[in-house]
Amino acid sequence: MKKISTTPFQGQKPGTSGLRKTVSIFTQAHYLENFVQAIFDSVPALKDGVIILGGDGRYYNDIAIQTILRMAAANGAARVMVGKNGILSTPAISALIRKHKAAGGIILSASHNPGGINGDFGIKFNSANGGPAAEIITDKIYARTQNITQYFSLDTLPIDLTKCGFSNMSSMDIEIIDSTAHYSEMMEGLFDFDAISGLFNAGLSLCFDAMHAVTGPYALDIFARLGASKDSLINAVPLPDFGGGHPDPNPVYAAELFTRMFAPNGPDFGAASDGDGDRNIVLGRDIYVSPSDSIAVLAANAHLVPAYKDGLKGLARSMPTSRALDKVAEKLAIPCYETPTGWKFFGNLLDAGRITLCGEESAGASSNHIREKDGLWAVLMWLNIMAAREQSVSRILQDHWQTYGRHYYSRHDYEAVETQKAKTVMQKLESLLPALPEQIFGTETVLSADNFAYTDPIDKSVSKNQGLRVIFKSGSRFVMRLSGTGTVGATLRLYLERYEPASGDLSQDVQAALSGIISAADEITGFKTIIERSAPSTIS
Ligand code: VG1
Ligand code: CO
Repeated sequence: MKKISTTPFQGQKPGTSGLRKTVSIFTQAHYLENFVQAIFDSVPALKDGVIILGGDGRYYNDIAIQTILRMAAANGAARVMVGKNGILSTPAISALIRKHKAAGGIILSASHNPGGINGDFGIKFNSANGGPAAEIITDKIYARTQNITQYFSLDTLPIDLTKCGFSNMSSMDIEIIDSTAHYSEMMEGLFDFDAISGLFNAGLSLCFDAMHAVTGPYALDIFARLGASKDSLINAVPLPDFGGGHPDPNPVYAAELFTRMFAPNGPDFGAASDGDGDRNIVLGRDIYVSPSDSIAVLAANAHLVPAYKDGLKGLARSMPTSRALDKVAEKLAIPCYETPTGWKFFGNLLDAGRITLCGEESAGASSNHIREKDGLWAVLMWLNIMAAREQSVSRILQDHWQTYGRHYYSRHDYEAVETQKAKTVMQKLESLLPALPEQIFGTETVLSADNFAYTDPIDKSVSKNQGLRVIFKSGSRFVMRLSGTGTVGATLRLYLERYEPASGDLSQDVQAALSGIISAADEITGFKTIIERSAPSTIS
């Protein structure tokens, strides 16, 4: 065993979902090692425990895995289970932690951020419940990175990750496991695979875009089990640079899928996942399902899926996610919790059995089967519901709006904004909040305005500064917050929502329907002038 002296790096504070930095930062000597040692020092159960390890295959994944294996052995871990070729999706790791009662999991991914030598790298730590470590643990890890003086490692040859099987490093056992088998079996246990196969046998055409990220092998295995044709999958081979793309499933970065779905005679069903496989988008022929609507549709129809046939205990959504889900909860007479952005905030509610399904506007949805969002799960939910209802995506969505009304919704992202300017916008809006109620902007009158804070109903921990929201008397609202996953400057997110009752016009253009709220947000904050941008970088 080697004890290696080191000194702290500034800025190793995990954001919304782990530590994310450019590859150039991560590959500095001791950078990864310091953070990994801080995890071992902060989570004593990892010593003598089982650890699940894998990543989304991006550049540096393979090297980081060898480094972490050596450090795990030197820190006294009993066993590490690693995905073959270092590949494991975020939902697969969550499932494996739970199955093997592991002490935790280490996920190497910067999720939707671009990869490659000039892209980003990231590391997330998940706890024994399979979910992202709670803030109390990430705070501890961060504190440790700030006073670290040494880390432990071994002098040993790299482990061959290309074949499943057993080996060892010093007294630590290593098992290279099939990346997809357990995940696929879990999906078979949740859904009616025969009914979904029936859709493909009856000629339903599919286009699944894996964006050269981790979901490719999972989708290949699952759609083969379901009998979908092989050409249904595009960009299915994981590549270290995601083929030069940006593995964020939105209309801008998944343009190939959108083009196919909106082409004449396009496929009946389309979907895509992000870098680490925890997000999803769903499209029908000529129609894109807004992620907020998608969660609401899944909740409203969950009883048609074997795993949820006995009903749902409760629902939850992140604060900026549209309130379409709340309408479903109301009808089902079950609670709907509103949490801060980031999956870690759903963990306690899921563990306590308060909720069965939850989701975020950023294309994340999942259930109590694991403790992460789960891209392919959402896709299979849709297919199972389509099979049970014998209806298309478009028909299901129209029916939903006719029952619950429609929440027109969009997120405008202003990326790589100068950090100080983005902060100025937030400070300015925050200082205006108390005086906003009753003020009129265009046709909208402000009902309330606040800085969202959350008290966890289970452990009573309080998370402040989770986004600024301005709610109008019409029920419309906008929310502003700064992203916690970017690596260049600041990303300002503007979330926009307007409710149209079932009796109203349900087929408006989304941006046009939201134009009044968009101008109100600018009139109140003057943010476009402050950040010197005339239009968003991405509209989703
Ligand atoms: C974004 C999303 C958030 C999601 C997070 C991690 O965070 O908005 O909903 O939980 O990414 O997802 P932020 O702070 O940039 O808004 V993933 O798939 O990147 O692990
Ligand atoms: Co992700």
